[in-house]
Amino acid sequence: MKNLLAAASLALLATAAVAATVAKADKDNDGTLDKNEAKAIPMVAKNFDAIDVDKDGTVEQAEIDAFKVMAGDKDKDGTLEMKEITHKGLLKAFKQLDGDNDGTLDAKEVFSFFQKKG
Ligand SMILES: [Ca+2]
Ligand SMILES: [Ca+2]
Ligand SMILES: [Ca+2]
Ligand SMILES: [Ca+2]
Repeated sequence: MKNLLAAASLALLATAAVAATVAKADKDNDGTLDKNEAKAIPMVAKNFDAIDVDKDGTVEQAEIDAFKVMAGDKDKDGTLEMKEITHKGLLKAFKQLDGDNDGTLDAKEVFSFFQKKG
Protein backbone atom coordinates (compact mmCIF):
# COMPACT_ATOMS: atom_id res chain seq x y z
CA MET A 1 0.00 0.00 0.00
CA LYS A 2 2.85 2.33 0.83
CA ASN A 3 4.40 1.63 -2.55
CA LEU A 4 1.12 2.32 -4.29
CA LEU A 5 0.83 5.67 -2.55
CA ALA A 6 4.40 6.57 -3.48
CA ALA A 7 3.72 5.66 -7.10
CA ALA A 8 0.55 7.74 -7.07
CA SER A 9 2.28 10.82 -5.72
CA LEU A 10 5.11 10.40 -8.21
CA ALA A 11 2.57 10.24 -11.03
CA LEU A 12 0.91 13.37 -9.68
CA LEU A 13 4.24 15.16 -9.57
CA ALA A 14 5.02 14.15 -13.16
CA THR A 15 1.60 15.34 -14.32
CA ALA A 16 2.00 18.65 -12.53
CA ALA A 17 5.41 19.23 -14.10
CA VAL A 18 4.07 18.67 -17.61
CA ALA A 19 0.98 20.77 -16.97
CA ALA A 20 3.17 23.65 -15.86
CA THR A 21 5.17 23.45 -19.08
CA VAL A 22 2.06 23.43 -21.26
CA ALA A 23 0.49 26.28 -19.31
CA LYS A 24 3.69 28.24 -19.71
CA ALA A 25 3.74 27.77 -23.47
CA ASP A 26 0.00 28.45 -23.83
CA LYS A 27 0.24 32.16 -24.57
CA ASP A 28 -3.46 32.76 -25.32
CA ASN A 29 -4.57 30.60 -22.37
CA ASP A 30 -7.05 28.49 -24.32
CA GLY A 31 -5.73 25.28 -22.79
CA THR A 32 -4.17 23.99 -25.99
CA LEU A 33 -0.97 24.65 -27.90
CA ASP A 34 -1.03 25.66 -31.55
CA LYS A 35 2.06 25.13 -33.70
CA ASN A 36 3.40 28.56 -32.82
CA GLU A 37 3.03 28.08 -29.07
CA ALA A 38 4.47 24.57 -29.28
CA LYS A 39 7.80 26.03 -30.38
CA ALA A 40 8.45 26.73 -26.69
CA ILE A 41 8.55 22.98 -26.01
CA PRO A 42 10.98 21.28 -28.43
CA MET A 43 9.63 17.77 -27.73
CA VAL A 44 6.12 18.90 -28.70
CA ALA A 45 7.21 21.05 -31.66
CA LYS A 46 9.20 18.16 -33.12
CA ASN A 47 6.39 15.62 -32.81
CA PHE A 48 3.44 17.99 -33.26
CA ASP A 49 1.55 16.04 -35.94
CA ALA A 50 2.10 12.72 -34.18
CA ILE A 51 0.91 14.15 -30.87
CA ASP A 52 -2.17 15.82 -32.40
CA VAL A 53 -4.19 12.59 -32.46
CA ASP A 54 -7.56 14.21 -33.19
CA LYS A 55 -5.98 16.35 -35.94
CA ASP A 56 -7.60 19.60 -34.83
CA GLY A 57 -4.36 21.48 -35.35
CA THR A 58 -3.71 21.99 -31.65
CA VAL A 59 -2.08 19.90 -28.95
CA GLU A 60 -3.75 19.44 -25.59
CA GLN A 61 -2.48 17.96 -22.36
CA ALA A 62 -4.28 14.63 -22.89
CA GLU A 63 -2.58 14.26 -26.27
CA ILE A 64 0.84 14.89 -24.77
CA ASP A 65 0.15 12.36 -22.00
CA ALA A 66 -0.99 9.81 -24.58
CA PHE A 67 2.10 10.45 -26.70
CA LYS A 68 4.35 9.80 -23.73
CA VAL A 69 2.60 6.50 -23.03
CA MET A 70 2.85 5.54 -26.71
CA ALA A 71 6.63 5.83 -26.37
CA GLY A 72 6.32 2.45 -24.63
CA ASP A 73 5.57 0.90 -28.04
CA LYS A 74 8.78 -1.13 -28.10
CA ASP A 75 8.11 -3.05 -31.31
CA LYS A 76 7.04 0.17 -33.07
CA ASP A 77 3.89 -1.27 -34.59
CA GLY A 78 1.90 1.80 -33.59
CA THR A 79 -0.13 0.09 -30.88
CA LEU A 80 0.44 -0.93 -27.27
CA GLU A 81 0.05 -4.47 -26.08
CA MET A 82 -0.57 -5.05 -22.39
CA LYS A 83 3.09 -5.98 -21.83
CA GLU A 84 4.21 -2.67 -23.35
CA ILE A 85 2.16 -0.63 -20.86
CA THR A 86 3.63 0.43 -17.53
CA HIS A 87 0.94 3.00 -16.69
CA LYS A 88 -1.15 1.35 -13.93
CA GLY A 89 -4.39 3.24 -14.55
CA LEU A 90 -4.17 2.43 -18.24
CA LEU A 91 -3.64 -1.27 -17.56
CA LYS A 92 -6.63 -1.31 -15.26
CA ALA A 93 -8.85 0.31 -17.90
CA PHE A 94 -7.34 -1.70 -20.79
CA LYS A 95 -10.44 -3.73 -21.64
CA GLN A 96 -12.77 -0.71 -21.64
CA LEU A 97 -10.30 1.38 -23.62
CA ASP A 98 -9.77 -1.23 -26.32
CA GLY A 99 -12.81 -0.07 -28.27
CA ASP A 100 -12.12 -2.19 -31.36
CA ASN A 101 -11.30 -5.22 -29.19
CA ASP A 102 -8.09 -6.10 -31.04
CA GLY A 103 -6.13 -6.66 -27.84
CA THR A 104 -3.96 -3.56 -28.27
CA LEU A 105 -4.39 0.16 -27.63
CA ASP A 106 -3.74 2.66 -30.38
CA ALA A 107 -2.96 6.35 -29.84
CA LYS A 108 -6.64 7.31 -30.10
CA GLU A 109 -7.67 4.78 -27.48
CA VAL A 110 -4.94 5.97 -25.12
CA PHE A 111 -5.90 9.58 -25.82
CA SER A 112 -9.53 8.89 -24.87
CA PHE A 113 -8.30 7.57 -21.51
CA PHE A 114 -6.45 10.79 -20.66
CA GLN A 115 -9.26 12.92 -22.04
CA LYS A 116 -11.79 11.32 -19.68
CA LYS A 117 -9.32 11.58 -16.83
CA GLY A 118 -8.65 15.28 -17.37
CA1 LIG B 1 -3.07 28.25 -26.90
CA1 LIG C 1 -5.48 17.95 -30.96
CA1 LIG D 1 3.51 -2.42 -29.95
CA1 LIG E 1 -7.59 -1.47 -29.90
